[in-house]
Amino acid sequence: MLLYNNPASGNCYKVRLLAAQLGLDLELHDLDVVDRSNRPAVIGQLTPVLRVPVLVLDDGRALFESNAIIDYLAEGTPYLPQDRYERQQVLAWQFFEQYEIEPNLAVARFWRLFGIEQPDSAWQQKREAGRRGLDALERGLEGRDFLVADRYSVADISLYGYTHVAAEGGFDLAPYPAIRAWLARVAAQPGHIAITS
Ligand SMILES: N[C@@H](CCC(=O)N[C@@H](CS)C(=O)NCC(=O)O)C(=O)O
Repeated sequence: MLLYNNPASGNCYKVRLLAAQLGLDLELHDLDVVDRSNRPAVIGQLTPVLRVPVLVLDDGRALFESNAIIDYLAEGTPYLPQDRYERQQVLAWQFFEQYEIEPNLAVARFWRLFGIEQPDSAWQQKREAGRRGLDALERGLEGRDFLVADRYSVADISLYGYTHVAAEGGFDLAPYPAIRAWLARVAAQPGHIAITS
């Protein structure tokens, strides 16, 4: 399988992490996340939204949206619950991630890593919204080891992608003990790889 990837992207990392844990080989084709001028030529036929990750299956079909990609790969494995209620819980956390975590933690991190200047009001908005997302994640993790059904699943991978590099976006995880303990549990899972690997 071929993954259109960016090495710094938490969204792409979700796919690389699960693939490593499933023992799946990925060929990587890295795309720039700042100069996006070649996107229509390179992935325009594969995804209408022109963002990475895009995974191309061996039969040529393409998948886009990080959480939808990992759910597809996890089908029939212990990483995706079979139970209907538990699957709803997985999706609930993944939608939460895309609405409350990724747009704040990932965007603030992107601005910092790539030196993209923003007005103070934009930083302030990201900081406040990101903290609200982290507060919710902390509440969701209190008293449990993993997000869904007390076992490691794609829900954890989706939330781990950007939460574990929150500091790179300027977010301090010190006030979030349940999140910090959960990050350590996720990092200790068999086959875990770092975002930099
Ligand atoms: N919701 C998408 C977001 C994908 C996304 O924002 N990808 C970034 C890299 S992390 C990208 O391609 N940015 C380029 C752009 O926005 O044009 C997902 O989860 O896959």
